[in-house]
Amino acid sequence: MIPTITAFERSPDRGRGQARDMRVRWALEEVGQPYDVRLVSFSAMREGAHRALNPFGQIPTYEAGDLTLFESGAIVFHIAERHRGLLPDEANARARAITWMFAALSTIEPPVLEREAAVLLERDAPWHAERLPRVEDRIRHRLRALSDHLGDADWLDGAFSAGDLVMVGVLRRLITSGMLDEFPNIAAYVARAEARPAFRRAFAAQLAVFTAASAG
Ligand code: GTB
Repeated sequence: MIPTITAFERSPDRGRGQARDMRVRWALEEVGQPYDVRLVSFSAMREGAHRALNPFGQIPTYEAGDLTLFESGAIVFHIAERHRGLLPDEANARARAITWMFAALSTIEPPVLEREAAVLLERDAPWHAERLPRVEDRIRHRLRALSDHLGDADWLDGAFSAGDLVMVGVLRRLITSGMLDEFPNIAAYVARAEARPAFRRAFAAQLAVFTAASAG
């Protein structure tokens, strides 16, 4: 069965891998599962048909047969459980890979999102100049610990896993901040993940949505 995911019809980053359907596309590419994409406009995302898929009216969603999912982390986890290639077979290694998925979403992503809100929504606030460095220091605190854990390893725990996929999906949101370059092993880790053929196919597919729309 070919799953259908949803993605932005028009993405603010013009399809350069920041919207969260990228994580789902990447996971599907890693396991070799073909998929269909339904593009949704910002207004359609607020309407009943889409909110029946995701109560919060967001992308991505995932539909396969009688199963509908939302939350990119849950979707990646589902794909990783149903196919070989993104989670180790050995029980403890599998549990650790899942732990890294949670670490990405609940320990690293929150301060990253806080920074995005500060940059995009709070620039005019009188306290912005004072707040932003504090938020960035909270991110650095997490990146330093991640860098210490990663050391010279290629991936977070043995072979590449869904934990790395979700972690890199989160870290890529810092690309324009320059903060990744402060931690050369993390910057190399992200580059290593971006060089994976599955990442490149997913990135190209998301970008093609925008380039096709521009050409049309
Ligand atoms: N926790 C949910 C998940 O992981 O799936 C969060 C989903 C989410 O934030 N979806 C966003 C959305 O639908 C798109 S990814 N937003 C519309 C809305 O809430 O009304 C966030 C995103 C979008 C675009 C960029 N960009 O262009 O740079 C970056 C991040």
